[in-house]
Amino acid sequence: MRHAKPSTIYLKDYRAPDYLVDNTHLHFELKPKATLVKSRLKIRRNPAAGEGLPPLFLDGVDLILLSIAIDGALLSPEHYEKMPQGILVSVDKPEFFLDIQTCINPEDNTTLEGLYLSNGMYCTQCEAEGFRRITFYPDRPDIMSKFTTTIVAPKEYPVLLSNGNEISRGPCEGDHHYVTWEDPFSKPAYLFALVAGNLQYLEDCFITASGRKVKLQLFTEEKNINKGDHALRSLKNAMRWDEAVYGREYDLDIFMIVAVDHFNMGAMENKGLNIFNSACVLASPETATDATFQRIESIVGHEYFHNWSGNRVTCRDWFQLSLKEGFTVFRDAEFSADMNSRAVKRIEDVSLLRTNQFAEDAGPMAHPVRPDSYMEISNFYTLTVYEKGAEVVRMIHTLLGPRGFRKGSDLYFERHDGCAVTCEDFVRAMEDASQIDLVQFRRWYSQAGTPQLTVTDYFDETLGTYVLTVRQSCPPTPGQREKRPFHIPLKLGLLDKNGNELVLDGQGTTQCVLEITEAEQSFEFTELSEKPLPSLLRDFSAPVKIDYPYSIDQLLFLMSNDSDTFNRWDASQRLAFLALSDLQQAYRTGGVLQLQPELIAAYRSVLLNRDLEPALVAELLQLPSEQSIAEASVHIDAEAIVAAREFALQTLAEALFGEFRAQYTALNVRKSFSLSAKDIAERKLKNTCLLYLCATETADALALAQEQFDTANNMTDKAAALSVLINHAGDKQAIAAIEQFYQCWKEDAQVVELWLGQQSRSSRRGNLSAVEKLIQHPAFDLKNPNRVRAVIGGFAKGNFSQFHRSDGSGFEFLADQVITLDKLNPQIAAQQVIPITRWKRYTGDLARKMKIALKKIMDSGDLSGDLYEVVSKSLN
Ligand code: 0A1
Ligand code: ZN
Repeated sequence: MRHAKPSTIYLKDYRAPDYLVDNTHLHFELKPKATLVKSRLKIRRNPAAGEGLPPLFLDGVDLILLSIAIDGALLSPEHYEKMPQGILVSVDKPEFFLDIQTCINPEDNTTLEGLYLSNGMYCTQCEAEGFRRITFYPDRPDIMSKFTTTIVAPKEYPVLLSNGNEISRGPCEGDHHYVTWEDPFSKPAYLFALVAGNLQYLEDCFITASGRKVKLQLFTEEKNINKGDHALRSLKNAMRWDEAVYGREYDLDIFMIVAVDHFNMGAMENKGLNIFNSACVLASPETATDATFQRIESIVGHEYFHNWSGNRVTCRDWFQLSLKEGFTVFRDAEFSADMNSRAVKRIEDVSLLRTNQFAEDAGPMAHPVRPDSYMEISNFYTLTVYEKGAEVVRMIHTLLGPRGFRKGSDLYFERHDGCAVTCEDFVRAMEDASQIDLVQFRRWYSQAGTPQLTVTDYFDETLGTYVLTVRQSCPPTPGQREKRPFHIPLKLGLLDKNGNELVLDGQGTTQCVLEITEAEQSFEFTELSEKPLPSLLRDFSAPVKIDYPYSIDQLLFLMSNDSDTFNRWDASQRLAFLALSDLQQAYRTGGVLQLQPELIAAYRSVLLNRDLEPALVAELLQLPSEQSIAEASVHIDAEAIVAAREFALQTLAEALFGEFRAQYTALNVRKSFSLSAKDIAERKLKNTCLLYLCATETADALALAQEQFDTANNMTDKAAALSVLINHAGDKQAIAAIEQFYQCWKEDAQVVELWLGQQSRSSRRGNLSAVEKLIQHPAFDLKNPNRVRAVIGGFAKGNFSQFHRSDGSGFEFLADQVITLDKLNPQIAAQQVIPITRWKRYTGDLARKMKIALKKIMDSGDLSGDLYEVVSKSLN
C-alpha cells in the first residue's frame, strides 16, 4: 500500500486506452468488513489504439481478488499477473465479458476513497482514482461506460442509492433487500456512486424548460433533516440559472443529494447522485453563518453545473482537470454573483486567489493550470486548477464578450457531448465559435507562475496624448525557468481630476480592454485636456500582479471616485498594504510605529458615508489578513507582520471608536432573520464594527459583545460575538462563553466544527498548548477531515501569530500530526502539510525550523505517495 518513491506520470505519455468498456454491471453485497463486489464488464478492443491483442491492465488497490473469468471461463493464475497497483490479464479475443469478484473492507477504510462507512452509512468517493479501491477496473476518465448497479443490504439500511434511475427493487433472503439502478448515460468510473443507510429525505421537484418533471431528493441522517431546505432551494435556483444563462437542461428524471460527515473535500458531482460534505450542504439560521449559507449555495451550484461541464463532457485524462473545474468554478461564481452582490463575490474570490493561489504559484508545488506531470493526482485539486483555471475561463469571456462566449460554450457542449476531451478542445471551440485567435492565450494553460505587470505613463500636454506603457514578466517556477509573454486582457478606465470617466473613443466608451501580448507595449490615448488617473485591471480582468506608482492621494481619490467597485476596494487594500509595509519597516528598525493620518481619515469617511452600500463599507473596512500580507511580501517576516497588523487594528479601533460605536448601534436593531443581500451586508458591517470596538478591550465594547452573544437570533451574530470574546475578553468571560456555547451545541456537528475552529484560530487563546488540549477534546477526531481542518488547519493556516512562534514549536507540532494522519488519510495529510512547505520565503530562523519539521516527516519512514510528493518537492 505504501510506496517507497511513487513514480511521476507525464502528460506527454498519454496513450488512448487499449480496450473500451461498453457496459459495467456491478453487484454489491454490503457488509462492514467484507463487502462482496461482483462486476461484469463488456469489453472490446479499442479500434483507435492499434493492432494486436495486448494484455489488459486493470487498476486495483487494497482489494482481495476472489475470481476472474472471461466469457464465463475462470482464469487460472497463469492468465493474469498481479502487480502492486492492479492486474494484467492476457487477452485472446477482441470482444468478451469479464467477470470479477472482489472483497473489500469499508469499515477499516479511513482513506475516504472508494467505499467507506461514515456514521454507519455506506458511501463512495471515486474521483480521482477511488474506483480502483472497489473493484479491478481500467480506472481512467477516458473509459466511459454504461453502469447498472445492484445493491444488496440488510433491511436496516432502507435507503440504497446509485446513479441514474431505479429500475427494480425487492426482498432478498435473510432480512435483506436489493435495489437496482441504471444510468443511461455513459460515464467514467470516477462518477460512480453508491450510498446505503438509514436516511431521511426531503423531496421537491423541478420542471425543466422543456417541461420535464425532475424529482429532487436530499438525504441526511434523521437529526439533520431540518437543515436541508437551503440546499434544495439553491439547487432549484441553479437548475433555472443554467437553463437561462447556458441553455443547459437537466437530463435524468431524478437528482439526489446526500450529506455525509466524513468527506475529504467539499462535495462530489457523481451522476444524478451528488455526495456532499455535511458542512457544505446542511444549514439552518440557528446553526449556520451567512458565509456558510453562501458557501452552500455556491457548492450546490458547482456540483449541479458539473452535470454538463464535467459529466456530459468529461476529461480525457487528469492533466485536463481544469477543463471541468476551472470552467465550473467560473460558472458557479457567476451564479453566486447573480444571486447575491456581484461586487462582494468578486472581492471575496480575488482575495482568495491573491492570498492563496499566488502563494501556490510562488511555492514548491507551483504548476500550470494544466499540469504536465504529477505523482499523485489528488495533490492537484488546487487553487491553481480551480480558481486560476476559472480566471482563465473568465479572461476568455472578457476577450470574446458574453455573446461570443455563449456561442463558444454551445459549440463545446454540442461538439463533445458524451466524450472525454482536453483543455485544447475547449479553447478550440471558443475560437471556432468567435473567430478570435487564442493561440498565444493558450500559454495560460501551460505556463505556471503569476505574471507581473509594471505600468508607467506619460502625458504630453501640448499634444494632449497620454501613453501607457505596460511591461510583463513572470518569475521562474519549478521546471520552467523562462516564460513567454502571456495574452492578458487589461480592463481600464481613465478618470479626470473631478473623478469623471474620460471618453476613450468617438463612441462615448469610457472603459476598454487593452490586449497585452508583448513583453513591453505602449498604448496611446489622444485628445485629452489633462493628465488622467488610470483605473487599471478593473474587475481584476486577469490573474496578475500589477504595479503602478500610485501616490497615497491618488489611491484615496480612486477609493472614493472610481466607478468600478472592485477597484475602489482594491485602492483601499493598496493603501492598507502601503501603511502595513511602513509599519513593518519601523518595527524591524526599532522605530516608532505610526499609522498615516490619511488612512485613518479614509476609514472615517467610509464609515460616515451614508451613500455607500453597507456591503461595500464592510469590505472597505477589512484590513488585509496576515496571510495576505505575507503573500505580498518578498521575504516573510512573520513577527513584523503580526506587530504591524495588530498596531494598525488597534490604532484604527481607538481613533474611530465613536464612529464604530455609532454604526454598530444603528445596525444593531432586533429584527427577524432573513438571508436577503441587504441583511447579510448589514450583519457583516455590524460585526466588523464589533470587532474593531472589541479590539480596544474596553469593558463597554466587551459588554456589547456579551449582549450580542446572549441574545443573537442567528449564528452569524452569535459566532461573531463568540469570536471577539475569545480574542479580546479576559479569561473568565471568554472561557464562560466557550463553555456555554459548547454545552448548547455539542450535539450539532457543524456548530462544533465552528467552535473548534474559532479556538484554534484565536491569536490570543489558540496557542500551542491550547491546541494540543483541543486535540484531546472528545469532539476532536483524527479520522474526521472536518475536525482536522478545524483544529490542525485552523491553527496552521488560520492562526498566523501562534503558528509562526519563533521557537518553531508550531511547525514541529504540525509535522507530528501530519505523520500520524498520513497512516489514516494520505489526502488530508498532504493538504495539511502545506504551510511549512513554503519555508524558503521566510526570513531568519523560521525557514530553518520549517525545514527541520519537513525533514522529520521525510525521515519518519513509509510515507504515502500523496505526502511524499509534497514533502519531497518542497525539500528540493
Ligand atoms: N470534483 C469535486 C471535487 C472532489 C475531488 C476529489 C474528491 O475526493 C478525493 C472529492 C471531491 C468538485 O470539484 O466538487
Ligand atoms: Zn468541481
